[in-house]
Amino acid sequence: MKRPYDELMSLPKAELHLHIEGTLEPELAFELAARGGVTLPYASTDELREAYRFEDLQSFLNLYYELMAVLRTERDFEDLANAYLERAAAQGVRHAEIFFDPQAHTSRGLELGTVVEGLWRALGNSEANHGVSTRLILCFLRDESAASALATLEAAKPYLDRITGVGLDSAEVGHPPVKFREVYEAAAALGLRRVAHAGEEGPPEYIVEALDVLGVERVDHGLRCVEDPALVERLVRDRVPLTLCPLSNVRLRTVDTLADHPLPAMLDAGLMCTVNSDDPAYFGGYAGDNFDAVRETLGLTEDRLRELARNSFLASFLEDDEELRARYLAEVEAYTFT
Ligand code: ES4
Ligand code: ZN
Repeated sequence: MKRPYDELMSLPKAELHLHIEGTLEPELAFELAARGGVTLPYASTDELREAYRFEDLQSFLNLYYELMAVLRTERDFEDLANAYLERAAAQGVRHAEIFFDPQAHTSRGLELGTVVEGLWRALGNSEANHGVSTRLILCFLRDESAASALATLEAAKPYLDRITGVGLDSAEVGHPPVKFREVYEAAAALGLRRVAHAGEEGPPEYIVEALDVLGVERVDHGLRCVEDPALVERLVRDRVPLTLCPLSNVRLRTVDTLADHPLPAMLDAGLMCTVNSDDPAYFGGYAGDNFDAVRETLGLTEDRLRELARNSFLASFLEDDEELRARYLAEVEAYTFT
């Protein structure tokens, strides 16, 4: 008999909320630093892990941006993505829609092409090498200006065959979705899919705005929708997928403890929830680990776990390959919990 943990690792799932820069494990950070001649202000991987004791989104982001200094070449981005894809595959991820933060790299003097082509070296071969299909989502940093987001979209035009959609991330409060109306309109005109972080630390109004002003098709996090019954009703009616990240919410203190996470109530309310890992190197687990944590602590039934896996593929941007989506969905239905 499989142990419950192993069982969830083989449940087929899609990862829809994953920042590739957030998959940088301390060991790889030191390896890349040594290779690139970058000095990190930490003496060892243990000391770096110690620094992973953030208290909120901003203190996490400070470390997240600091460590990006080790990413400098196409090969660095390729190695980062391959390390992630290997881990994801081992946790039952069959399809991954991967965020990246161009401005966090171009502001350090890197070319956007270095980032996209480096990631693509891994993503373009991922089905063959890891058995994981992929999509790439370009995120704008919401604490940067709207003009910077527009310039980023402009710079991305040569790479649009590699990019499926746009997203919005980084420090949420004080940077409402409406700030990015123009760049989302431009992205839509280019045929890009649209998502945005909303309702992680920000209020439910930001979720409404992301839907109404930015036209997003999925809401990343969306946790705070539970504070607004009319919004919940709308999200249920329109089957808007929410990409929840339970272990992230605990580490960033969006919820007090995992036992307090509203996921079970959200599923009971009929919301289209998915479970994802956000920044797994920092938050204590990859996709399967998040599934395992919610099963263990929130007592989700097998039906609910299967629903979460099904939702992940239904909410995927696989409209250009419905055959593949159907194959994944059939795998979910055929999966037997032992
Ligand atoms: C992020 Cl957890 C989270 N929230 C907002 N922006 C982010 N970028 C990377 N991780
Ligand atoms: Zn995120």
